[in-house]
Amino acid sequence: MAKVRVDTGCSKAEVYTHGAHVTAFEKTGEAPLLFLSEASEFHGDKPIRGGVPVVFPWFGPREGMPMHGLARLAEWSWVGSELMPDASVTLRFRLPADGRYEVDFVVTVGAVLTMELLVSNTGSGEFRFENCLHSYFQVGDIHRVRLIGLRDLRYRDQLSGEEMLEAGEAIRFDSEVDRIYQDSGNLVEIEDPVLGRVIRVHKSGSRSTVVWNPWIAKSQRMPDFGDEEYLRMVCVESGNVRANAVTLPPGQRSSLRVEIDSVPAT
Ligand code: TA6
Repeated sequence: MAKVRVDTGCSKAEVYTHGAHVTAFEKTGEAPLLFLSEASEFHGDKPIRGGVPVVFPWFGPREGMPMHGLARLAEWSWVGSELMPDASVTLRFRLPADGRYEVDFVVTVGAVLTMELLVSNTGSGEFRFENCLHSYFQVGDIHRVRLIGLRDLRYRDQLSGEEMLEAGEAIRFDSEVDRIYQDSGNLVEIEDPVLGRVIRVHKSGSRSTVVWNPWIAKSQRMPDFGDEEYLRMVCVESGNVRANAVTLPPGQRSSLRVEIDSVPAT
């Protein structure tokens, strides 16, 4: 499968044209920021397990259709790249045209990783869709991780179907977690004392944050995911899902933008 490799001197990244799928991002001298399963498949009819799956035009299951939409299974075109004045590199990928919408995914690799999903409504009527950059982050030990930035938000617990309120300052993990936080803010921090860093997920154009760790039983049921890999990853996903879905008038364009960086843990 075709991929683009970028080495800016201060960071490296890889993006497959299959799904416009960012599979790697790391800063020189630091552990990778993105997690990629060692058991991932790389076939046209499967999503790559890890990195940043592009979820569009729906999130989750849909009767008779692929989980998490069509974009992550599509063969995108690499339509351009640019060396920026700050020595970062911008790559642009385009989803095959659909008549109702045009979709570009713009990845900028530099001191930070920036990804922007641009959806234009090229049809004659309103276009309603869900989108999500389903980012898998690498952590040292999930038992020691704390997520900060979701306090006081309502969320749907995907395991129980219940609507809940996040009362805690930090989210910690001791079992499977699968939550869709609605109307979320623009910054979530992943505190990782084992790797001695805080991963910062800044976003704009996104009102939903999804948090997922499959834990033990689900990991064992996933053929493209190692039984122990849940220990070294957490998904913090930025998008607009369920009640936060986007309704785009004809001729308008939506932007979902995520910036990923890390700072040393204090
Ligand atoms: O991350 C939220 C979620 O919807 C989980 O329920 C889990 O299914 C995950 O996405 C991965 O989905 P996938 O289709 O990539 O196995």
